Amino acid sequence: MNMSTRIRRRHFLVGAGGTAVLGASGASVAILPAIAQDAQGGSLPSYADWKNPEAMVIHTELTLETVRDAIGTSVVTSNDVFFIRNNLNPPSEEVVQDRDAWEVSFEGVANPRTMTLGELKTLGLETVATIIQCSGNGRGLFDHDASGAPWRTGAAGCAVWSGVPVRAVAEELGGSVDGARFMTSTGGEELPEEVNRDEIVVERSVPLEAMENAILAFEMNGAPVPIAHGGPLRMIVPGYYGINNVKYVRTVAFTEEESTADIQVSGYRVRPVGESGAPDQPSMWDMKVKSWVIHPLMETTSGRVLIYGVAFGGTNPVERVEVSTDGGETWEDAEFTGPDLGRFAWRVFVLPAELEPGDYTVTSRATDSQGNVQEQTTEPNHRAYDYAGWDRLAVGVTVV
Ligand SMILES: Nc1nc2c(c(=O)[nH]1)N[C@H]1C(S)=C(S)[C@@H](COP(=O)(O)O)O[C@H]1N2
Ligand SMILES: [Mo]
Repeated sequence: MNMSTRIRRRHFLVGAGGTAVLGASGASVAILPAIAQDAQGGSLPSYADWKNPEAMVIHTELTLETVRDAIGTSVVTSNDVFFIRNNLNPPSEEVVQDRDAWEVSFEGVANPRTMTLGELKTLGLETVATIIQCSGNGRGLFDHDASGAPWRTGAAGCAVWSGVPVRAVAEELGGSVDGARFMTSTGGEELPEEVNRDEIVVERSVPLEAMENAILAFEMNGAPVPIAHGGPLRMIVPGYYGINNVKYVRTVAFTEEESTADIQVSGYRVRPVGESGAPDQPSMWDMKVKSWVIHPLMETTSGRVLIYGVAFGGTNPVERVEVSTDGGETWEDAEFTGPDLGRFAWRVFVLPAELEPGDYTVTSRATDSQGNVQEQTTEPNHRAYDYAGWDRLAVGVTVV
């Protein structure tokens, strides 16, 4: 692939949208034909040619989705199936030739300066398991046409990241300036000269409190962060939507105001369909409580069936998951399985069920530690962000 800076706006629609059927509760439940979402979208782009092609739906060269059940059941999503979302072409391989030479500028601190990754590594080390989930994950489940990839469940993955705590860096540099209310991170992609910077730069501000848990990550699941996922260095803001986890981070600034980048001002804002994005609308910061089933999908054999999936609460621990096999009419508590990697990670849940031959609508509903319950449906919003409704996250399963 030609790595010169260039923006791709091709969006291949892969697989048909969900078919609406009436669940037992009378709720409109969408059946997801999981097979239709197989990786038939094209060949892997060169910067991601090490991905497992069987596990990826290639929407475009810059948007690769994980097939619903390819996230597996061992909590951590392996790098070779982890989804990719890039707004711009990633930097060239050269940036990972000498990772420790990568430079980051710190602004909005008492003693602003640029540090190399090698220097940063002397300041502290922290590991956090967190989910990266694109704001548009589930876009393909809405009825309205919104621009962007029609992701279903696969624009999300859970990884263990290690790196340098941002608070340790801020401390080293004399602390953030008085009046700072946001932490603003800028991506290191090369920008085309003819375009206004604000229109294209990946720059995101998050509330300053998010700094407490944020790390500058150089490792992902035990390997140096691949370029596809933001290497050599990526900002990780645990519990926050994907866009806030800025890859190839070049600048970290503690600012009084939010960034003036379009991505901050008007992008990633939740508003009614037809409305333009504006700074007074909610920004895609911390994530909503959400869960979905990854097994069974499509068809299974009658008798004892293990129903399982993943659940998370954004910045809150997930506390409970219920499973329904009748489209939300009745629910049963599932159990968590596997290690608890902390409140920012997802948990795998499982419920053994005895299923007779027939058609079932299988779905799950999570509750977080604050009592927030996963919503039944998600109201349409202009950019079709974060479908979290258990109605259309349901799967239609034929038991034979
Ligand atoms: N520098 C930079 N950071 C970025 C992006 C980008 O295009 N450039 N995309 C963001 C978006 S929209 C998402 S959903 C996540 C995707 O992370 P992943 O590709 O590692 O899964 O990265 C975010 N960080
Ligand atoms: Mo995203």
